[in-house]
Amino acid sequence: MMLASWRVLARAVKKADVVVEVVDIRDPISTRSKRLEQMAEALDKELLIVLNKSDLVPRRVAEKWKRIIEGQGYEVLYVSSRMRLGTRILRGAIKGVAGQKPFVAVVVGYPKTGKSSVINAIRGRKGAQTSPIPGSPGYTKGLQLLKIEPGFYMIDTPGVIPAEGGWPEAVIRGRSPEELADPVPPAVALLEKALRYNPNAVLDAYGITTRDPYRILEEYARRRGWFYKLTKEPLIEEAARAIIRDYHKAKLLFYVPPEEYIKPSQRV
Ligand SMILES: Nc1nc2c(ncn2[C@@H]2O[C@H](COP(=O)(O)OP(=O)(O)O)[C@@H](O)[C@H]2O)c(=O)[nH]1
Ligand SMILES: [Mg+2]
Repeated sequence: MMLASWRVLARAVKKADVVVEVVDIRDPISTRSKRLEQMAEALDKELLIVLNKSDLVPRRVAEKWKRIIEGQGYEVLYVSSRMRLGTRILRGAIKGVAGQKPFVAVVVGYPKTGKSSVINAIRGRKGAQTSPIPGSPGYTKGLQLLKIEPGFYMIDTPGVIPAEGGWPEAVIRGRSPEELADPVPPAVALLEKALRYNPNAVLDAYGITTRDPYRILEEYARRRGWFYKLTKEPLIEEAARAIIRDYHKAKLLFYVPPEEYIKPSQRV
């Protein structure tokens, strides 16, 4: 992953006409970047907020988040890049906001919100590789200019935003689970959050009935046959990594209800 830096991001935003912020609709509170939105505003760029992964929440929830964020004065769409829902409308909306060709839309957002998937969905060709325009001047290796159609260009920004967004989101999005020195505390926080918003999350994902996060990790490790060689204790670090991966893959399923936005004092 590229070194996260606001400087690299600012460079990309400056070059662009439209800023597309991709947010994970399972948790817009933690996966929206105020700092990014302020940057777009300060540089006088058109901003579109895209709530992605809408296949993972009920339609009513998607609509409600859209209305809440629109109520703050933003242009908002929800899509599922995986199911290719709303992506044609998004493509049109970007063109509409840009006004005239040629233009560049930069796709920004926290890691794993689906930025690359959204670009692929907009390009419309299933499984097509996003191929950079060779030799596009001024673009670093991490920021490639991609051609969507004549006069319509996009820039992906892999890993350039330093993850913020509160605990445990900042940690589980900031690094891959393999790189986490101690994956247990964020996995425990993630399990608590999952169970709070979906009491059946762990049962549905793994068939595990206990609701104690440490015991969930132990049980998970036991079932996979992951043990410390010496002590024969369950290897909960490995289970913790797997559970964080399962959240990104949406095997461990929950979403933060829009009502949370109205009572921010109770946020996790
Ligand atoms: N369920 C679901 N998963 C998605 C969607 N879009 C992306 N993902 C998954 O989210 C993960 C991160 O996607 P990616 O495009 O690599 O995110 P990026 O880091 O922001 O570029 C991957 O496992 C994707 O398969 C979506 O619309 N629905
Ligand atoms: Mg990506």
